[in-house]
Amino acid sequence: MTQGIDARLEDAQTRIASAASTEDLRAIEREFTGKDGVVASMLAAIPTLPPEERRDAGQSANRLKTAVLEAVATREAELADAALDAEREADGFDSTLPPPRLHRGTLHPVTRVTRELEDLFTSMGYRVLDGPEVELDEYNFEKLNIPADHPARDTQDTFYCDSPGSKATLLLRTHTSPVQVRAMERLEPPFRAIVPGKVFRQETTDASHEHTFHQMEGLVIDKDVSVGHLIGAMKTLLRGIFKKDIEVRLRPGYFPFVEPGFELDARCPFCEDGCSVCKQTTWIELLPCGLVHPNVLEAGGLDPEEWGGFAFGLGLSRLVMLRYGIDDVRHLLGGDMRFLSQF
Ligand code: FA5
Repeated sequence: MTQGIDARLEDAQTRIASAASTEDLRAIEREFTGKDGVVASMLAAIPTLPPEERRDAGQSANRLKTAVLEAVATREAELADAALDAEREADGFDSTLPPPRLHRGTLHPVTRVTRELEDLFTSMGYRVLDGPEVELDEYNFEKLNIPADHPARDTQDTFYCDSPGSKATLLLRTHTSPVQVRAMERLEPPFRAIVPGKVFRQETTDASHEHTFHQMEGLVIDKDVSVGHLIGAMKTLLRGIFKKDIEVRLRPGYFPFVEPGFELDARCPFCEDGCSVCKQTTWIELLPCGLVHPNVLEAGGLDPEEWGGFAFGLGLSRLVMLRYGIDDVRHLLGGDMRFLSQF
């Protein structure tokens, strides 16, 4: 039996080694290891053998099967290599060509500037906070000293959400300022925080107004905070953004949640005596800010006799436009790859 097996195996190996295609290989494999193949008939014959020969016969059949399958796998790999070599040698194949270029994405300009500002402020001990974009009226307006009938609401109309069965009014937040109160409620004073994020307004859109845009709130709560601290922080912010010292001026500005409130203008970083960016005035309106109103401190659970603070609301979208010379705010969230791939 063993001699017969050796001869069969030798025969199989010779035929396998000279097989010219995978189809030929499959045929030989079937002939030996298939349902009615050589190995199957050897196994089927075992019960007819004398008991002392059965074990050897079983082992021989398995040895034949394993050896045939191994030889088939080896030859199959040889044929695949040969096919690849033939393809490489054929006309039109140039092994020196570079592989297809991977398309690399880039960061959105708003993300870039946000990350730069986060680095700058965290290096000054600020923490970065987040807040809900779908906000309660209570936080967006009421706790910021803007009650239901206050005219300041007219300047920040927004999208209201139905909240059936609930007395609370839900809306898309019009500014990042609601996080001021949320932060006071949660953090132990003193603390400093910035809140970059998306905000929404019911606006007629034009080159400088979008219904969806980005702001970055800043809030410092501490004892004995003065307008001097506020100006110092704003100058550091502008130096970080424009990489040089920028002259600033304060004009009175009205926001119900700060007292006193200011509009901080920056000397135009792009010109000496007027350009299109500063509308020929040499000043750019950049940063509404002020000292936190006592009513807002109280709404956040802080005693205004003990704690004070300053806050600012940077128009992040407008700052990104200034930084990169973008002339229309609508480009920022327009999703046009021709615009985005420039960054
Ligand atoms: C506010 O939103 C206040 N929450 C800012 C603030 C915070 C004041 C803390 C005091 C203390 P205002 O409505 O002016 O303020 O908006 C702030 C900035 O957002 C503007 O200076 C402007 O740069 C930007 N902005 C306002 N409306 C739009 C708009 N529709 N599209 C793009 N940017 C806008």
